Formats: sequence, C-alpha cells, structure tokens
Amino acid sequence: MPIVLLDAPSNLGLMRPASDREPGVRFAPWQLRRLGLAERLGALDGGHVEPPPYDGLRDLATGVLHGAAISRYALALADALGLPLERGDFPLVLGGDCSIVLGCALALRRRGRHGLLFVDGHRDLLRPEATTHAAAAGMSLAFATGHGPNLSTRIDGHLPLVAPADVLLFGHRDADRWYDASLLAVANDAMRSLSLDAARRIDIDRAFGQRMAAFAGCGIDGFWLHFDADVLDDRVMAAVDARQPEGMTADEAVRLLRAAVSSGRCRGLQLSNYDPERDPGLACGRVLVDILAEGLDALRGPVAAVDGDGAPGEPVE
Ligand SMILES: [Mn+2]
Repeated sequence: MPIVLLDAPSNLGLMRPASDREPGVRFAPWQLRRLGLAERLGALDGGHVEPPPYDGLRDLATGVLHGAAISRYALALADALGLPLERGDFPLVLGGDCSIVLGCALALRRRGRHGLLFVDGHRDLLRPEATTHAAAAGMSLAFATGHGPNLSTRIDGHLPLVAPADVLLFGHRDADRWYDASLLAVANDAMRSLSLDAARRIDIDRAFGQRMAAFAGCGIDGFWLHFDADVLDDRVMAAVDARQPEGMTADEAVRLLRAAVSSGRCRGLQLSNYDPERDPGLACGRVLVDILAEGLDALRGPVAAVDGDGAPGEPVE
C-alpha cells in the first residue's frame, strides 16, 4: 500500500506564541521532509493544501479563532484526500495543528462509516465559550464529534463527522478540570477511551491491543488515526504548543502505530502539532521521523520478508 505524503500546514487552530508571530507548526511538513521522511517511508508526494491566511481574529459566527477559515480548510483538505483514498493509498497528512482532523474525518465520512483513533496528550474537548483563547486545536475532537458551533461541526452537510461511539481515545494524560462536564460525559460514556495511566496499569500493549481489536471490529468501514506529537514524553518531544510532563515513549508510539496498521482498518494518519520553531537542534523532528518510519514499516513494500524458518515470505501488501 503506497504511502502518500500530503502537507497540511495550517496553524489556524493555535493562538499566537507572541504578539508578532504565528504558530510555527506551519513549518512542520517542510522540516520533516528535510529530515528525510519521504525517503525513509518510500512515500509518494501527494502535494500541499494551502491554508487561508492567519489573521489572529476570532470569528463572530462561531466565537472560534479563525472559525470560518478552519471549516473552509477542512473542505479543501477533504477534497485533496479524495484521490489517494479512492486509489487505496495510505495518506500521511503532515500538519499543522490538530484542527486539520476535521478535513481528514470529513474525507472518510464521505466514504462510509469510519472511526477515529485519537492519540493525543489531550482530549481536545474544549468549548469556545469556556476558553479565552478560542483556539480550535483544543476543540478538535469536540467539533469532529458534533459538539460546538454549527459552522464548526456541520461541515459539507455532515453532522457529526464521526459518531462518538466510533472514537477510540488513547494516550491522554490531561486533567478533567479543563473540560466541560457535559463533554467529559461524552468522552467517558459514549467514546471508547483509554488513558495512558490506565493502559500502563495493565500493560500498555495488551490494553491497547484489546481496545484496538474491539474498535476495529465495531462495524466501522475503517478509521482515521489522529496522532498529536504531544502524546509523546515531554523529554523527547518538547517542540509542541501545550507541553505536559511525562507521556508515551518513542518505542511505545512505534508499537501503537504498528498495532493500528496491522488491524487492516487504518485508512490514513495525520501528524499534528510538531513545531520546528521550538526544535532548534531538530532532535524532536528526528524522533518523529524515526517513529513514523518504524511504525509504518509494514506499509512499505513490496519487500521480501523472511519468516522464522528462513524461507522467503509473501511480499507485504
Ligand atoms: Mn491535540
């Protein structure tokens, strides 16, 4: 299955890091490609979807920073994902901030019932009226599951883009107090959810594997994998907007990607929130390239695998 890189350098969902600057996540696709991501993955080039300009203004209709522009961008990104998805390729969308999940979810929503594996240090279930910054990145899962202003949730006539029951939240280590009680109830009751702590109390691979199997078999046609760089441990991934202590190791992330891909249901992946401007030595960028290259290695191919008996195996599709 060919991997196709598609650049989605939208920073519209984050607030300014300083009054005279835009969020640096817009440089992530360029930096990851410079670090050899395409070569490491054997990936094809799927091009670039240019976001609307960053004006730093809160949209009156939605109360969300760049609210209308983010919905417009979701349409453009979903359109651009049409060709690789129809061809059966595996799109790897390089964000950008987490609000790009709306375009990815829309692309799959147009093609049937799809789930969302939401791997993120945060649950991204904020409400615009409950924050002062009104930045959509922290609301991305709320919007994708139909919670929020109409313009942000009903995109191209689809509401919700993903049913809450078709979401598997994994790896979060954020505090309940950030979220509205009603949205927490959606996360706790309607969504499948496994926090990093809960997974580690059992055994992270076994706990995730069980949830993954139940999720992949719940009646969905496939799922999108949302991977926020901030799910990773702060000691290896400081180049993100909303840092938190601790997090997943690079090895755990590789095993997670492998488990998701080997389910046979993962239709594509988005990497969000890597900010090269917070990564002066590029160590964080290199970690991400390594994780993606190792985690998606089963998609590379065809390669002549060798099984335990030393006999040639089947090419990996
Ligand atoms: Mn996020």
